Parts: sequence; structure tokens; C-alpha cells
Amino acid sequence: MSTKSNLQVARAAYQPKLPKALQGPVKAVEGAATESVGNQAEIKKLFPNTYGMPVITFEAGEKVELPKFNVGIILSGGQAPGGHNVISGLYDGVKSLGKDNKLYGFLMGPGGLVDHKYIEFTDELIDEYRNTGGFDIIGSGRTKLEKVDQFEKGIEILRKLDIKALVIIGGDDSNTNACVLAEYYAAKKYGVQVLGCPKTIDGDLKNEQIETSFGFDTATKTYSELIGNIERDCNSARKYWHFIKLMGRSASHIALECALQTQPNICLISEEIEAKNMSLDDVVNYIAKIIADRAADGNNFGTVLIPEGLIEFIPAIKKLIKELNEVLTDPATGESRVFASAEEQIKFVKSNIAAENLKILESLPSDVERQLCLDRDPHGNVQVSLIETEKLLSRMVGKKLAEWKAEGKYTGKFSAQHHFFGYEGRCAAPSNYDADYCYSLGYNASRLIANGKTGYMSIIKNTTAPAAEWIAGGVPITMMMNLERRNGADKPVIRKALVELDGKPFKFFAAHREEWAKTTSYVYPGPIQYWGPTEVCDEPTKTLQLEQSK
Ligand code: FBP
Repeated sequence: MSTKSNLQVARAAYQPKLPKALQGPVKAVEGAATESVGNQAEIKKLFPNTYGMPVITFEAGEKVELPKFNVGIILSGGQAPGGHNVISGLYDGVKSLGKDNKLYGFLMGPGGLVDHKYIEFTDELIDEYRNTGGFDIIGSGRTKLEKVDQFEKGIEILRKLDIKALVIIGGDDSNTNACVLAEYYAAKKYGVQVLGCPKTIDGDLKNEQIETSFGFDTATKTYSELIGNIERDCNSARKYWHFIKLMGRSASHIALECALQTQPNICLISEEIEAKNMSLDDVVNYIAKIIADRAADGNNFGTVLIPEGLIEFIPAIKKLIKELNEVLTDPATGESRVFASAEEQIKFVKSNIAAENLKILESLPSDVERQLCLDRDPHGNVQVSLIETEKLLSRMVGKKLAEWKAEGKYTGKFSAQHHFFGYEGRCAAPSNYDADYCYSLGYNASRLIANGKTGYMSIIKNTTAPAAEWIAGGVPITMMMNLERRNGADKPVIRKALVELDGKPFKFFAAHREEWAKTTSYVYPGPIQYWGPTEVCDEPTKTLQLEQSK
């Protein structure tokens, strides 16, 4: 029996679109020297070999014969739809510059480079994975590539395989590390170029040069399909409030995009909650009020979207979490304190945190209180993502509504259902947008390599226009950097992009949310379409459309 669906077979034959400039030989057009987004003097000092380089744009050029070269690639961090297309684009690009050129893939993330675990890509292998979701062709991992001994282990295998350039596909942290590696190899004159590629469903790796991180388009379309299906069920049965948590770690881009696509009754935006200094009780009141208002119209149903990082953006809880992280770390070793029992740990926490934080902690439901005191990640931080915010909020809202009912302020019925969408979308088969965007990012990386660039990220711009008009090039990674405090020290990092409250996507949402709260204005986006009218199949995210609208 075949292990492929008919859709997979047909999709394998899809030829991703390329920007016009990448359809033939290119020449690199260089802009002016660049500066980092912050702490210019410090970043320049830390990156003497890769600071200040110009932004590159590719235009049609003359064919140049290049000596044979090999390239390596790494998938880093969480999965995002389109990773296989970056690899197939890079493979095709590298082969188009010389049929004997080779592409190697390091296995299971950056660890594969350090542990010398790799494969060589072949036509057969690449053809198996064209336009498919997932990162399974070589796997991914979260090993942080940031230490000199790792860089040195890396150069051993890069030399052995005669690799001229390494492409790291990752989010802000992985690209920060790619930049550090590029600088290290340049300083050591090792002759290996290092390039990055912007990936993450979270959508928080973006700036003036990077329009969007790949995977955001497909993941949000997948979640929006599911949310739309729930909304239709909700509007049919008219008896449940659906509380839907959406992945995205810190930033609320995913929740906002899904709200723009599906017009739910409520969507919380963590960045706004922080800016308005709202308490958990304020958030609960906000939701309960909308539920009560809809109940007054006879609508005891609705949908609430909740961003994964919400809890950490509530200022009072943020302060509490910060103190919990501190008191549970042993200052002598920098490691997590060890306790004989959970009860002892809770007792220690409660007697060592400030009174105002203790009050906040004890105001939370007891299971959340326990989780905050006990569960830590390998870095000793509270595991905020484990908190089932969707259940926490619905429980607190239910309590509030019961109080209002007792006071005669609310007469409706409240019954909740809970959902968490994250892994459902990270490996979905890429939309046409992501298939084209990722293939172009990979193909474009081969041109950056051919032009001898290092410390650059592959970029494709103008992506709300037809693909032929997309602009290909590269941006120096140092341009996106500033210093941030991490584990008690200032570190150069790529600035994470949170939802901008004065940006067009949020403003559009804010202008419509009252209407969406009161009336049932659901939009049912349906599944991703691969063939059909271009306005259906090639539509970029609402976020991008609004950001690029004049
Ligand atoms: P990346 O930033 O590495 O792409 O990962 C993002 C993400 O999908 C977040 O949305 C989520 O919080 C996290 O990864 C989950 O991580 P894990 O895969 O380790 O469970």
C-alpha cells in the first residue's frame, strides 16, 4: 500500500515560484553601510568582521563560472511549515551553480554539526520532500550553538566535508548564534561562510528587512481553519463558549492573525494587556462582561482566543514569576535549589517572596499556584507554557459570572469547552505562499553563498505582490541586533518583534473587536487551497496585507 495520499503525490509536482531576479544569473547590488538597531558601539566592537555590511539586492546579471563548492544546512528550533522547501530551494540553487556541488544536512539540529552527524542530499531524497510539511528530512533540535568548543568541533567536520558555507534555518536565537559563528569563523579566517534564514511560526522574527518568518502563513491558516470550524459548530449548537489557546510563546502575532481571519468574539493580545497594566482580574472581568452582554441578547455562546504567552505579560504575574525564578535559584551555584519534597519547596517559596507577590500567588487557583512553585525548565525557569491558561480563564470567568448571577446582574448560561492549537499547525503542508517563499529563501541563499557573503540572512521582500515581483537579497544579521540582559549579563541578540499596538494589524482589530464581540460575525476561512483562483490560493496573511497596505 502507498504511504502517500493522492494530494501528497500531486503536491510533490508543484513547482514553487521564484522572484524574477532569481530566475537567471544574478548580480549583487549593495546598499549603504548599515548600523545595528541599538547599542551600535558595543555591537560593532563585538562583531568587528561582520558589522556595518550593506544590505544586498539581487538583480539580473551575467553568468559567472564558479569552482565546485559544498554547502551544509541545519534546521534549528521548533518546526515551521516550509523547512523542506528551503532545503529544496537551496539544493536546486547550489546545483544550478555546478552539478558537482554538494549539499549536506546536519542531523537533529545544531547538535548534528557538533557531533558530526550528517547526510548528503541526493535528487531522490529531495524529490521525496518537495512541498511537504515538517522538518523530518534531517530533523531539528534546540541545542544552542554558542560556545567556542562547539564552533571548533563544527569546523572539523566542515573542513572534512570541504564545506564552504553553512546555512542555519532558525528563529531569533538561532540566527543570533549564526551571526556569532559567522564572526568567529571570519575572525579566525577559517574560510567558511555562515548564513541565516528566518523561521518560526511565532512571527516574531521580523523587522524592516524581514517581512515575515516562514511558517507563520501556513500555521495561522491551519489554526484559522480549525477556529472557523469551531465557530460554525458554536453558532450551530449555541450552547458553548470555546476558550482557544494558540501557540506563539511570547508574542501574540498568531492570535492576532487568527482573529483577523476568523473574527471571534474575544481575542486577548498580551502586549496590550501589559501596556494597559491589567491584572488577571481585569482580564477576567473583560471576558465576563462580553459574555454577559451577549447573554443579554440571548447568545450564550462564543469564542475566545488566548495567546500562549498571556500570563507572563500580566505585569503583576510577570513580577511574581521573576521573583520565583530568583528565589528558586541557588546564588552560590547559579543552579536550581534542591528540596526534599514538593511541600518543602512550596513552603520555602512562600516564606521567601515579597508580601505583594505572595498575595498574587495565593489569589491564583491552587493547581496554578502549585505549578508556579514547582515546575521548572532545564534553565531553572518557571514553565509558564504548561499553565493551561484557557482553563484557568474559563474557570475564573465562570466564578465571576456566578457571582454576578447571585447579584442579579447576569441571567445567562455559561458552559465552556477548551482547546490548545500549536502542534496541529507546525508541520502542516506549506501553503503556496510558504512553499514559494521558502523555496525562494533557500534558492536565494545559494546566491549569497556564490557572492561570498557571510553573517547575512537570506531575505525575500514585497511578498504581497505576485511572486515574480518579489525582491531577493540579504541583510547583515548585525543590523538587527541590540544588547539585552540575559542570565545576568548583557548579550548581543536579534530584537524580538512583539505586536505593535500602533501597527495597522492591531489597529484594524481594535477598530472592529467591539462589533465582533456583540454580534456573531464569524468568518470561516476553510482549509488551505493549493489549486484554484490566485486570490484563494496565494493570499498572504491579513497581518502582511495590512502592514503593506498604503
Ligand atoms: P521556534 O521559535 O523555535 O520556531 O519555536 C516556536 C514554538 O513553536 C512556540 O510557538 C512554542 O512555544 C514552542 O515552539 C514549543 O516548543 P517545543 O517544540 O519545544 O514544545
